[in-house]
Parts: sequence; structure tokens; C-alpha cells
Amino acid sequence: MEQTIAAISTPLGAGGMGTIRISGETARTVADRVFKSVSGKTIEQAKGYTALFGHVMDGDRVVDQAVALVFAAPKSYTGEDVVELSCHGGMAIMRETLRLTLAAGAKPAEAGEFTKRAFLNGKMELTQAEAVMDVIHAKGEQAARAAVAANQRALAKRLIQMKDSLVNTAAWLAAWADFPEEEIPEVEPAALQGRLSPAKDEIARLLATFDSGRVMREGVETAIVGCPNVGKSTLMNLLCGHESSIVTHIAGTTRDVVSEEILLGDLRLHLNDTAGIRETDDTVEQFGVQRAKDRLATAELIFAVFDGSRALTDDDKELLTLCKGRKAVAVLNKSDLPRQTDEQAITDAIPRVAVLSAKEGSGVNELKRHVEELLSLTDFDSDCGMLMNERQRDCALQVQRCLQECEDALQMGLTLDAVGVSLDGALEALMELSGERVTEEVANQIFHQFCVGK
Ligand SMILES: Nc1nc2c(ncn2[C@@H]2O[C@H](COP(=O)(O)OP(=O)(O)OP(=O)(O)O)[C@@H](O)[C@H]2O)c(=O)[nH]1
Ligand SMILES: [Mg+2]
Repeated sequence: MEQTIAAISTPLGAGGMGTIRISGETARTVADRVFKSVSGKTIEQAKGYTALFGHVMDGDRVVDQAVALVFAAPKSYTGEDVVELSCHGGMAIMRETLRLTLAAGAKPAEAGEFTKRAFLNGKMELTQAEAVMDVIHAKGEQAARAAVAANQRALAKRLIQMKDSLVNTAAWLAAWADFPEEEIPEVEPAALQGRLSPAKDEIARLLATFDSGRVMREGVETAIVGCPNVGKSTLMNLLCGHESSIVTHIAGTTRDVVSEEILLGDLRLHLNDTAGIRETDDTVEQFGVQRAKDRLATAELIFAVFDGSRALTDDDKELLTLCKGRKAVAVLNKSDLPRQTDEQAITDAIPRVAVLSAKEGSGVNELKRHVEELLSLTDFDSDCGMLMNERQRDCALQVQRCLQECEDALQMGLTLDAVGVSLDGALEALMELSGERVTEEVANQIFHQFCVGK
């Protein structure tokens, strides 16, 4: 028998109501030891889906008013008996109530243990459990929505469809190979290929969701680079909404990398404002320039800033060369002043140009649009079900490899047995992806990333 567990399941530090969740076979008994209802009814006597009003008690002493919500197994979050004690007395009271609950026989829940039990009791698909975790960690509206969509089984649905089709094919193959005396239609390689191709296409589409999913969840490492005085720090401050970087008219103001996390629309960017890149004899500035170049080299997204009110310098041109072929938006700044720059020279290297005035705060929408297009987020549909983490991606890659092997075997004219082996491999990886076949080690690793209380 799994021991009864308890934890504070509302965020630490948040005010107002707070909830202690107790789950396990003895959840009701434990709760009765710390809670007395006004009506005199015990939690043991209460039906599932009912609430009792009363008090959390430490012996005869009233600790706080509370509502006890009772969920009877298996109709609860974890699939076990669950009691939720909602108090309104802030963190100190919550801690005290938890302490009393533990003294009454529950053990402290490990991180993710409630959700792990829900998974083990068949209340949740693994991908759904992972989505719960993503919702907890997601920042930014779209990230949260995308995670919830996965929670709503969009991914699970996709996986089930793919599995059904592969199981069908595997069964056909097996029946034909194992029961030659029966009247089973012969398996033609071409027909087999015809069945495998859609699965292969679908797994490729699914894998493509990973990158946009990751961008939504984790944000994008972005470097603001350019020559001195073009307005990098002004842009940084505009985007993050406060005076993060020092701005002066003196070239070479920014020395170190200044980092901020911002939301551009729904998208999270880790912005790094850097020193203006130029040849210099100043030792400190040299270090700054080197750091700027390092950020430029490793950034996933580059905002290359140019001063639109003057002609391109040699340093500007060198920067353009460095940005060729990278995910970059050229920011033609100072649009409030008369334009002097040869825009064609810029677009030759960086096709996306956003004309803006960082000082006046105009043109940010154009920048945003370029970023979204560049990261192909414009037709990103968060309800389609997408791969959310490395574990899922690894599994999907394995499915893809196995399907490729099937195809190779068919093309080389190998026996259908050989095709069958690879097909089984694909199915196995698919089931690991959906969580139908998951080793305990993997499960532990996944659930450990949860916050306690979930
Ligand atoms: N007219 C105008 N001036 C701007 C604009 N953006 C920045 N400036 C001015 O340009 C000068 C340099 O701005 P910064 O943001 O410090 O430039 P930087 O690229 O960070 O410069 P370094 O840190 O020295 O590399 C300041 O005087 C700003 O006020 C703009 O859009 N229009
Ligand atoms: Mg600066």
C-alpha cells in the first residue's frame, strides 16, 4: 500500500486561501484527526465530492477556519482518496496545518508525487502529466496555452491515431507471416510502403513542432549588437520598459553585457545588450567588444542595429558579414532623423529590416512581426498537440529512425520479417513516447521535476 501523503498545494507566499492536499488510503482518517466540522459529521462519513465547513484543530485549540473537500477513490486527482483542507490564514497557518497533518500519520509528498500517483493510477497520460508541469513552469500567455492544449490530450490524440495505424499494419504483417495457411491477402511491398508513408510524414510534422514548442516554453537567447552609438541600449530600454542600460551620446558607453528577460507579444526573449563593436585601444572596451562578439556568435536571434541617419561604416559592413545566414533582424534606428543609409546594402545580408526609432518608441510592431515570422510562429497553432520536451523528442526520433529502417528494408527487398522487426521498434518507441510503456526510472525522472504539492 502506498503511504498517505500530504503537502501544501498552493504556491508558497501567495496570499488569501491556501490548500493542504492529502492523498492515500488513510487520507480521511488523517484529515479527521486535524479537522472538526461544525455539523459534527466526520470526513470518514462524508461522500465523495462533498464539502464540510469547520476548523483545523490542534487538540482542543482552534488553528483556523477551514473547508474540507472530500474526493473518494477513484474519482480524484490522484485516483486515491483525497481530502483538501482550504484555510485562509496565510503561510504560517498553512505550515502549522501541514505539520499537524504529518503528525496525524501522513508523510510529506515528494516533488510531483501527486501527479505521479495520478499517472500510475491511470488518471493521466504521461504527456498530460508533463503538460501539468509545463503549465506550472510556463511564463507568457501562449506558452501556458500551448501547455494546456497538450494537457487537453491533443498530443495524446495524435499519438493514438499514429499508433492505431501502425498496430494495424503490424498485425496485418504478422497475420500474413504467421498463418500462411489462412486466406490472408498477400502483403505487397508497395501496399506496405503506402501504409508506412503517412506515419512517417506525421512523425516528421510532430518533430517540427518541437522547435516552436521549445521557443514558446523557454524563450529565445537574443543579442543586440551593432557599432557604438547606434542606439542598442536605447532599444534595450524600450523593449524592457525601464532604464536597464546606460544611454549616453558618448560612443563606447556600454561595456559589459546587460541582460533582461522580456515579452515581445507572447514570445519570451532573453535580451542581451552588448558593447558597440569597433577597433579600440581601450583595454576595458576591448573586453566588452570581445563579449559582444561572443554573444553574437552564440545567439539564437540577433538584433543588428544600424544608425539610419548616417552612411554605413566599415564596422557596420563587417557586422553585416557576420550576420549573413543567421536568424537576424536588422534594426534601422533613428528613423526620426533624415535617412542616410543605403538600405539595399543591409537587405543583401539581412533580408529583414525593421525601421524604427528607439528613442521615440515607434516601429516596434514591425520588429515583432519580423521576429515572429523568423521563428515561424505566425501560423503556430498551440492546439495541435506538440512535442514538449527532450524526452518526447528522443522517442519521436527513435520512431522516425525505425520507420526509415522499414522503408530501407522494403527498398532493399529484404524479407517482410525484417520489416516487421523495425515496425515493432517504431511501435515500442511510440508507446514510450505516449507513456504506455515507460520504465520506472524515466517516470521518476519526469515527476521529480514537479513542485511539491502537485
Ligand atoms: N534621434 C535619435 N537618437 C537616438 C535614437 N536611439 C538612440 N539615440 C541616441 O543615440 C545615442 C546613443 O544611444 P545608445 O543607446 O547609448 O547607443 P549604444 O548603441 O548603446 O551605444 P554604445 O553603448 O556606446 O555602443 C544617445 O544619445 C541616444 O539618445 C533614436 O531612435 N533617434
Ligand atoms: Mg549601449
